[in-house]
Amino acid sequence: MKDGAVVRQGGETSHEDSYDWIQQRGCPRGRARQQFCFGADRLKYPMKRKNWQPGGGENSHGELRGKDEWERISWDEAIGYLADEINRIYDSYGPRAVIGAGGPAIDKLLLKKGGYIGITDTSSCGVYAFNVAALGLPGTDLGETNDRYDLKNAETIVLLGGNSVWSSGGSTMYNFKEAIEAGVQFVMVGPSYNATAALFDARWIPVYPGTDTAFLIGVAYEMIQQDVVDYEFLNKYCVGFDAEHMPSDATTTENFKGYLLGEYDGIEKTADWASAICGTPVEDIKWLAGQIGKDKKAMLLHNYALARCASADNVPQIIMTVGAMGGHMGKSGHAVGGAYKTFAGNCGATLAFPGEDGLPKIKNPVSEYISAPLLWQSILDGEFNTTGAAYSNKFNAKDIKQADIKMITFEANSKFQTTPNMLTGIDALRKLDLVVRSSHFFDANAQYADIVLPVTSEWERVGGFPGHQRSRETLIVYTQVTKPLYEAKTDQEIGRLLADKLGIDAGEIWPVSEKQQFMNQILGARVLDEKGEEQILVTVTDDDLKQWECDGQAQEGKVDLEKFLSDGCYTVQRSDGDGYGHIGYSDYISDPEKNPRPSASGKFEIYCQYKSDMLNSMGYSPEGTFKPYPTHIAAPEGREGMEGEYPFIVYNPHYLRRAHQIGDNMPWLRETWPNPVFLNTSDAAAKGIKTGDTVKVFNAHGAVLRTASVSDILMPGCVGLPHGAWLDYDEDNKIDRAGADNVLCGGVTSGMGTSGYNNYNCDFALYDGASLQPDCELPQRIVDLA
Ligand SMILES: Nc1nc2c(c(=O)[nH]1)N[C@H]1C(S)=C(S)[C@@H](COP(=O)(O)OP(=O)(O)OC[C@H]3O[C@@H](n4cnc5c(=O)[nH]c(N)nc54)[C@H](O)[C@@H]3O)O[C@H]1N2
Ligand SMILES: Nc1nc2c(c(=O)[nH]1)N[C@H]1C(S)=C(S)[C@@H](COP(=O)(O)OP(=O)(O)OC[C@H]3O[C@@H](n4cnc5c(=O)[nH]c(N)nc54)[C@H](O)[C@@H]3O)O[C@H]1N2
Ligand SMILES: [Mo]
Repeated sequence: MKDGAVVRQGGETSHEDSYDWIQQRGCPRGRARQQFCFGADRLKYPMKRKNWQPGGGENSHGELRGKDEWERISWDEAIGYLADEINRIYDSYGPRAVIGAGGPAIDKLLLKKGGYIGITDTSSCGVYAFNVAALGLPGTDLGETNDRYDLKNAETIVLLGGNSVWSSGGSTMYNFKEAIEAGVQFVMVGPSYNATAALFDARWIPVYPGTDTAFLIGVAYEMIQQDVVDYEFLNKYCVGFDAEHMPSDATTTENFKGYLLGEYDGIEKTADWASAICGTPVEDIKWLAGQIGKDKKAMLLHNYALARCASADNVPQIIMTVGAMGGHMGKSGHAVGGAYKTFAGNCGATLAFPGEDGLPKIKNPVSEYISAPLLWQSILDGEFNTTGAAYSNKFNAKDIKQADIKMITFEANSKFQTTPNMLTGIDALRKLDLVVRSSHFFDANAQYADIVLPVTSEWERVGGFPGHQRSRETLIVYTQVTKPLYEAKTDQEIGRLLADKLGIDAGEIWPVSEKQQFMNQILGARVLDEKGEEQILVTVTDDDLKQWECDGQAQEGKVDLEKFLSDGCYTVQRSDGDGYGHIGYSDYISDPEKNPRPSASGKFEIYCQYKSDMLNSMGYSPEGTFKPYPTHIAAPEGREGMEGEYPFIVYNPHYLRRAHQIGDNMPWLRETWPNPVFLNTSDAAAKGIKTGDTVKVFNAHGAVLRTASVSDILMPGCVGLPHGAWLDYDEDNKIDRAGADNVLCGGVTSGMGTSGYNNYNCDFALYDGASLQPDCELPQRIVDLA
């Protein structure tokens, strides 16, 4: 910083960069971060929507949400309005009139007021939000693939979806360097030959979004035909592949092999059968079956895009099943499991991590949740149908609960933008008494709110450990770059002010200062040694504690406090063959009796009674839809809907311009990543569309405009609409000019109540109105009321 301006920004430089000691580098969003902190469009002071008045009902003028004018108010006024309204709503209607989502300050105070109804969402992990431990997998199937040094020992690495080049932060792709150099054959399975496929020079196996289960069932059938099934592995480590190896709790005699051979429905699940559903050429299905057979060293690494699809509920079990059929667990050069975010290609114990901040956990006295894809409709209807947060709890969608919602908070989330069925969301928000937004910019969540509070960014806070950017070998730490800008306050400062007004003891929620919380995390930070023992990471002296005005005991660690903070990160130095290696499932494979898997049988359950009982009990799909073994199930929209009115499938790549909707406004990112809609060449040509044309993409849920990017890197029949653009809705013409994904992603769900972002139907046409201007030429959303 020089004279209050950023002069240089960089990555980790505390050591040389090598495969053994990887430097962490910033992603594009990180590199543009100065436009986040110092952006001309930062929210500068608290604001109130002009026609909103306290008291609820007509006083709120809810119909004007999204189009009203704004007034600048003082923090005193803002906190006063909030406290009065919270008291009024809780006194008149109780906690079940409020929706929150685990925010850091206002939501915590709402918990103290009696709680709120939560939102339950399969979001990131899609159908892996299911209790997949019942199948024998680790939670969300992440953690039991191998350490990065083992990637080179595979012959073939199959990526089932995923685009880590765009979506894994920092230096994650470096994990694969040795494997690329060793000439490992990479395969990309999915609707697009994305940047990750290109980096790996992968063979592309095209599969329509949401049809991976059918594809893998075809692969499984072919593995039997080609006699490459590892029966020894199946018989020892799995149940339910065939009639001779059924679990003791099975209530039917059906099994996966019988299903493949058509014994129950008369249909053999051949490559031709699969191809008709998933669009994959038959020869690709046969080729892959041979490539991942029992005598091949293969890794099946999946991301979660294929699980973020309606009716994908069988994905976790079919990936596990095909992996087990090849015997690909528990051995060097073999792996089956999740490859996601900073853990893509590198699993095993987390080697460096922060301590606890010292804040108590506060329980929500209300234990009811609304399913995300149905959230907005539920608010409008005054009734909803789920109970319990986790998908492992039994619930039934037909068990309807009433709730007359009056208030919602968007605190450290952007649920209005990121939850399906956004246009219904507009109507739902307009029905409420109070919508509160705390954030950094005038995004759609702020635009449709009543009270908007400016919060500090990380650069303005005392310091911390980014919670969502953990990785195995690196611990990132941030420290203050500048004093808080304008009137922005930290969440906790806002929380303390509001607590005082509500008569709640802030000390019960935040017993120590933000500085002390940070210091607690530093003092508690640990690094694992090669024996797996936890060692103190940071040396903190009495002088340090005095200077930081913090309590604590001086301690001796691996790195001095000042160096740790100025490096901004600590990375563990590795070497091939060190004590940190990890081969997933090796404990189970070497001694299955002593180390059973967490399923009922203790084995991988290719037949899982719990799975079908649970999914069938939920009631979003017709009764009896789910079998205990993996089967293909048609989605309510998606591939099976392509013969209908909207003959394309739209999926939502997570996009380089943004992290969800965060950063969509930043000028450098807008200029570099124009946020087009991705179309296939032949599909576009048939409609007379070329790159640069303005296109209208539409379906039963809404319509958006985007500029076409036409290429052969996505399958015919597919449309790629990037995730997270800030809604820019033209109500008169009922069209969103920004291309917000959740305008098209409707409130349709199935199975476990999945948010199916990647398989809904649409159509598109050349737009007959004025062409879109590039996003980077649009004015910034600056609300200047000074
Ligand atoms: N730049 C950036 N990075 C991010 C995020 C962001 O918003 N922006 N978000 C972060 C978060 S929270 C998440 S959850 C991750 C998501 O990370 P990813 O899961 O990697 O992201 P996606 O872009 O949804 O999907 C990646 C690829 O999967 C393929 N795909 C889509 N649908 C299917 C399908 O049904 N089957 C198969 N086989 N392939 C499919 C597409 O080709 C797509 O390119 O990204 C994280 N990283
Ligand atoms: N159609 C469709 N919808 C999707 C997806 C998709 O692929 N397609 N992807 C889904 C996925 S995987 C995910 S993870 C979700 C993400 O959904 P969200 O978590 O709702 O998305 P974010 O944009 O990350 O929202 C975080 C917000 O918190 C604000 N914020 C950040 N830090 C702080 C803080 O310290 N204090 C406060 N008060 N605010 C803060 C940011 O400015 C931002 O507005 O979206 C999901 N929605
Ligand atoms: Mo996510």
